[in-house]
Amino acid sequence: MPAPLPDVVLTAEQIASFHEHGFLSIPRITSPAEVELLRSTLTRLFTERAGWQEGAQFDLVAGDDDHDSALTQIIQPVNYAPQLRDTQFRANAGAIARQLLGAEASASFEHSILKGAREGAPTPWHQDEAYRAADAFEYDQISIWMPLQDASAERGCLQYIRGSHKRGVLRHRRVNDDPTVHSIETHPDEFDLADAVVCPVPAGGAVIHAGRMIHSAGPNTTDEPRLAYTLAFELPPRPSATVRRFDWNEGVESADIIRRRAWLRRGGVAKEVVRRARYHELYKPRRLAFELRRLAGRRK
Ligand SMILES: O=C(O)CCC(=O)C(=O)O
Repeated sequence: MPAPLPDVVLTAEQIASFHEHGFLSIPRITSPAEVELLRSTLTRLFTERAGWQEGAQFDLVAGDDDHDSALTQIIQPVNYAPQLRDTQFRANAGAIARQLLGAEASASFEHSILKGAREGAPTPWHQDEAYRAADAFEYDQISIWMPLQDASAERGCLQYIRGSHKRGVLRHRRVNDDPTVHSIETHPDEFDLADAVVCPVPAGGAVIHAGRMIHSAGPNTTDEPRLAYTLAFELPPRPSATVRRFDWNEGVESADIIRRRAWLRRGGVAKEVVRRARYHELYKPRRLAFELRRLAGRRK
């Protein structure tokens, strides 16, 4: 089957609003039928613990020994379910990214987060860009977050700190200052909770946010799980005058990193290279040049 064509186009007002406010909510990015397909596919991946051994599935706010897992994430779920590859969601998200960032925008990353019914933990406040490795580049990036059930405040929809996308990358720390936890959080002195805007979205709608927008999601206190799927995009990185070091990303020994390291050593490296080449379209010379530039600029 050929890949679907985009069928959502942002208006000039929506584009201006995104740049002014750092986020934008849209009522539809895919069809109800595709929402069903994505919900059942991702639910299966969580149930089967797809990617667990590879360190690609883990709890965001707890270690492996904590059995009250309440905020589970799968990194790059498309690696475990080919039916996630050619979707209407992906076609529309790519078109929106090109409208907001420019023609050179390309896919950088994707993930899915499950907040279990009645027990889904809050997602800590953070800026997506603060997860990046140390290097000498500036990034323009966006994330497109789609819930697969109606996302209300009670079910853990996203919340944003007004105006934060216009600030730099702010001070973060590991949750509870614990280097064995995956998630980071913006230091509470860096923002005021009174500036929070809650963004409910229907299933199959989306919120789009900039890489420096401080955001979080509340707990899920409802009887239904809250499943969300995010596709992230970026422009080729722009060299910056200084090496950016995010010390909260150094010396991290979270359960997923330990499992991933072991998997790479057991021969996962070859698989990872093939997956990355496909995902980042490294067979295209401009894309390859972009990744080589980034690798050359990375600092240990
Ligand atoms: O789904 C969530 O709870 C958080 C998602 C998020 O932070 C993101 O996609 O950038």
